[in-house]
Amino acid sequence: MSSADTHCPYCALQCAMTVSHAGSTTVTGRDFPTNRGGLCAKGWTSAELLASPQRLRMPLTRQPDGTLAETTWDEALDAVAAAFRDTKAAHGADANAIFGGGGLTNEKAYQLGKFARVALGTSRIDYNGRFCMSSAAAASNRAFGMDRGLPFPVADLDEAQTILLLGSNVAATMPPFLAHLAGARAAGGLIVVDPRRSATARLAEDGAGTHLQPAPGTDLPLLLGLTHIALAEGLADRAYIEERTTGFDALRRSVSAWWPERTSSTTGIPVAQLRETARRLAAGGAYVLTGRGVEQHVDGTATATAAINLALVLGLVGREGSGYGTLTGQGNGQGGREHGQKADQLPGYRSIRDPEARRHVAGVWGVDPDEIPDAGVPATALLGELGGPVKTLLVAGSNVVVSAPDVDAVRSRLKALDTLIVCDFFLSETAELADIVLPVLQWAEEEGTMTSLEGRVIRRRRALPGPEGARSELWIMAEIARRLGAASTWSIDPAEVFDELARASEGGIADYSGLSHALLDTGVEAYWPYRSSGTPRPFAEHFAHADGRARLVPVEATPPTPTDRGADLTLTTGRYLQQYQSGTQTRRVTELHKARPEARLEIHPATASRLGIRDGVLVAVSNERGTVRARASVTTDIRHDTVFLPFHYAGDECANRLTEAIVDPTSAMPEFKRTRVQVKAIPDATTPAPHHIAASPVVVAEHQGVAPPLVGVAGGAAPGVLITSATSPSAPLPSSLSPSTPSSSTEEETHV
Ligand SMILES: Nc1nc2c(c(=O)[nH]1)N[C@H]1C(S)=C(S)[C@@H](COP(=O)(O)OP(=O)(O)OC[C@H]3O[C@@H](n4cnc5c(=O)[nH]c(N)nc54)[C@H](O)[C@@H]3O)O[C@H]1N2
Ligand SMILES: Nc1nc2c(c(=O)[nH]1)N[C@H]1C(S)=C(S)[C@@H](COP(=O)(O)OP(=O)(O)OC[C@H]3O[C@@H](n4cnc5c(=O)[nH]c(N)nc54)[C@H](O)[C@@H]3O)O[C@H]1N2
Ligand code: SF4
Ligand SMILES: [Mo]
Repeated sequence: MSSADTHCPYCALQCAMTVSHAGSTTVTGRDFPTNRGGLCAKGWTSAELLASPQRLRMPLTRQPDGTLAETTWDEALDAVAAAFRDTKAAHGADANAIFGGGGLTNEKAYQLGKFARVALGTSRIDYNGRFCMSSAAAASNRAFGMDRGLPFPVADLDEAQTILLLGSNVAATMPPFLAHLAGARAAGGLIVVDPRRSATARLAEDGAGTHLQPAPGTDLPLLLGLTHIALAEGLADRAYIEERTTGFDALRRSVSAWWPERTSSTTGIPVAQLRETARRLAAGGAYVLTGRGVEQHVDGTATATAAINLALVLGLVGREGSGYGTLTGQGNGQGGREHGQKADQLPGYRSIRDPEARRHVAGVWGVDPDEIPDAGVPATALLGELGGPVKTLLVAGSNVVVSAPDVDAVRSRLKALDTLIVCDFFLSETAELADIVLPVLQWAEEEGTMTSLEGRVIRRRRALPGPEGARSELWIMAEIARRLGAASTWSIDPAEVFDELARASEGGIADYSGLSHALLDTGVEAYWPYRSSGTPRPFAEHFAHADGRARLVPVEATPPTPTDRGADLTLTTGRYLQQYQSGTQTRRVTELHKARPEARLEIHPATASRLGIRDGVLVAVSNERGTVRARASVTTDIRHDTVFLPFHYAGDECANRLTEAIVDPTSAMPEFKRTRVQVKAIPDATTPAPHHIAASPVVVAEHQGVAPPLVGVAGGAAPGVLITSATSPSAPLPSSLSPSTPSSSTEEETHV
């Protein structure tokens, strides 16, 4: 039997687990500060995908008849190299592009950035982190001079009196995190801001706190209004503002017009709740946390900035026992944005336009600084170039045809490419469109590092070998680089690549230069920046700007545009506990898929009755971009002017057929949370078969429809839908979280 201490493949909480392999593979939770032995249903069932019959085991290439068929690695890699070479010769280096992901290890993310710049010579690289955290990252960089999601350990939250949680549904998206909210709940201080009565909002009921339910996209006025109250009522920490910040006068002027009554009429939140919230935040032991609900907007950077400003005027940031942070999403959402996948960045979170940074990184790569291309374009713009200036695209770690905004347009652009290459372990909906598919290893089959939401660098370890035929991405990149005659060296050993990454990051904002796999294996607590040591609280004494001070940056709210068509509703989107992202992984896990087999449209009873919609009927949700079909879930948990869809499903259930490819001007993050739609009952609709995923990946025509029922075996150890604590049964879970929750339930809301 082989076993390894590693971390969950999915979200940024990076719950610790032990993976054991003896014929079959099992996972058990392991004690760690973020999860204390607990795992959510996704973590518990993660081993099922390792042995999935749907795994890709050989490279696939598109045949003249339009199907995908297995081929040898040599043939596939020769074809990839030829596509890159021909594209460059005919259209220039920037006609080759890379789309990466925040789930890749630091080593793979680093190598992908280097591969784009050195092996392809292209500026065209970006990744799905643009969809995820870029607004909060931009706001943090501007305010603090550094973007580390949480500049304090998660466990600090345990002692909080008050937590203002804006646009984050941790009860579904990071269930073991709930244990860290217990203190604030006991103090009556969990304040959840969400247009839905989400599973997390329910945790703020019954004396545990408050649910503020603003109209989607009005968080910015809300935060300006709270800051206004803080200043007007003398709640601001003047000594802290004086000592640790700059820009206060402009900030004060910028919130002066957001008096409570105006804020209330814009957001729909009663004045008394606004005042109570500001006072609680000023009363000590308070944290302000943001999630995707406030960041995935065209004004996401401004909103995250307003949250930071509020925290700064109250003196919360960089002090023990209080703080501001954003909850990173993907497993390596933090590290994935530090090592060069971003269009404008070199390793170490350095600007690609900084001559000194170029010189340093070129030195590590052994190339001339002038050979490093200029900044490229961010993800949504890059997807917009496909089939135009970009002719060949390699995707590693994203399923854009489900998760990008306006997916129907993305699909046509992908089809307009000369060559689409996808690295994945499953035939995702994006891989289904590819000309060449390269099968890669999964988390428990590879070594590497991830950087968690705390900015802590942790080890991913191999517990078992991958299937014969699948290869590591480091090997794939090395083989293509060799075929292209690329400069530099292309190690396939993750420890060696990490050492190179560490050197490349030296002196940068995200400096990993003191770290190595060997050091991490000693169990050292490694928070970046780490030269000879690291700290979980980097802002304790000073911020990362040269003068050590945080910037108060004034931001303005543009009033939401009034509805132009009476029948329109605001669609907002988000997540189910049992499905992950575009669903390519979790839709293949029997238990998870059974629990959440389809997209449900949440709609208020008053709205439903106005539109003649009953609970459980099929509805068409549409706008000028497309139509989504979903079953109505009539619930008072949502505002009457808002409807909600998850984005985990493909085909005609795909929420991103409706979202628009408009982005925040600073961060280039798309607007995923506010889209105008109309909703209609589908008359006499017959029940469609739930969306299954093809059982066999090979020989798939481009638009294969519904396939045979999902093949797969239950993962064995999958007892709890929410949290099951394997190694520390006494871990302090909120009392209402029952480990014996029946796993087939579809309504996580009912259990919290
Ligand atoms: N189960 C599960 N867990 C996940 C993931 C997953 O796909 N599935 N993905 C991981 C990733 S990558 C990420 S980024 C995180 C995301 O984690 P969260 O940020 O928690 O995710 P979301 O569900 O997208 O959005 C959170 C909440 O924002 C609310 N919201 C929508 N519009 C608005 C608005 O205008 N204002 C406010 N205040 N709230 C709004 C939604 O109703 C929703 O309840 O989760 C991670 N964990
Ligand atoms: N409407 C709407 N859309 C959204 C969001 C929303 O809230 N609403 N959220 C956005 C957010 S926050 C995010 S993060 C994105 C996520 O959306 P995607 O970028 O599509 O993320 P995943 O579904 O995780 O896709 C990852 C793909 O890469 C594969 N994969 C996983 N690990 C690896 C690896 O190590 N190597 C390789 N080569 N492949 C791997 C998986 O099998 C899967 O096919 O979606 C965004 N889209
Ligand atoms: S919360 Fe769930 S998905 Fe996230 S790391 Fe923990 S077990 Fe994995
Ligand atoms: Mo994300």
